Amino acid sequence: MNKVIKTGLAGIMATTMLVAPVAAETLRLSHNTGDTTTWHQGAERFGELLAEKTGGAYDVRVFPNAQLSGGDQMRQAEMVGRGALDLVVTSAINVTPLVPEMAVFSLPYLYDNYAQVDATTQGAPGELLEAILLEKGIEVLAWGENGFREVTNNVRPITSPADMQGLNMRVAGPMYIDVMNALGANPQQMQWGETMTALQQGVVDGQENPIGAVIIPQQVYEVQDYLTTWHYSYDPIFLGVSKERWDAFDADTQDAMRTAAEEAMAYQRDITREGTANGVEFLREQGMEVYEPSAEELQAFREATQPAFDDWAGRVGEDIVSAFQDEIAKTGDGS
Ligand code: X2X
Repeated sequence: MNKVIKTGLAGIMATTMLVAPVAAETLRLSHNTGDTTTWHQGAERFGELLAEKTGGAYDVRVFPNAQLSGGDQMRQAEMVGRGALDLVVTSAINVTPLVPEMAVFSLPYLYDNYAQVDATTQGAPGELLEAILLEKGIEVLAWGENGFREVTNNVRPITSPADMQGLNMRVAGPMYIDVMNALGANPQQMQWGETMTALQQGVVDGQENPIGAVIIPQQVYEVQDYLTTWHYSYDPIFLGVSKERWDAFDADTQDAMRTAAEEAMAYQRDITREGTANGVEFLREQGMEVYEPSAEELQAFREATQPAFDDWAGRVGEDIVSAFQDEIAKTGDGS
């Protein structure tokens, strides 16, 4: 057989192997927001990219609304850790019951801007948390964004800490209970999946979440009148895989998976920031009264939440908090 024919045959065989109906392996990905959010879009994009990069060897099925953990958004991380779920997109605050150090990202007023956020989540400080998560059986593939969390309610515009007094606030996790108490509000921890109904029925007066990732796609503006852009706490998300699963993949699959995750989360950050940038105007069009505090007004919120910062910085540990603060100081004010 001459070389040309041989090469041609090899080509045909390779093509046949690629299109042969080998069943794709299904990987289950859990997250706890609705299917309209940027979390969901990022997860879907990951599935598309992974299929593309592995010739269709993997089929990622995305399950929103914490369906796979019985509606419990905190339990997802622990399930991935013990191999009961393959993949997760979850936010730092949801992982704090399992890994208290994850609260570092969300310490009140730690960050002023996205440049500071990116220097830590995409840099060495983020790797400190990756190492701790790995000990819990979770391999972090890439960091994405929930965002700066803004406060909404149905009682009054929030312009100063005193306005928080006595408001019944739904919160996602333990650190925010302490922050809300420091502000004189009545916090109540609740699943995100139950929050819209609770707001609608007046079980709680308000909640706090990022504009681009959650408030707009989940139509929180339909059930809330007032929003204040107080930027009090940043919340990253990450795409993680069960370590047990990860260790069983060959090196090429691991490469494809990490690259797909990095690209998908970069896309997810982009669309989240875009949605946030246009968000205030959109929310006003929907009838929300939006208050944008001045630098001095933000300082008052920063001071009022300082006790919660100090308490949680202690729980996170000085080494980790300093690593974040040093990186942030190096990055500067972003101007
Ligand atoms: O529950 C929330 O508020 C949410 C959607 O932001 C998280 O999952 C932390």
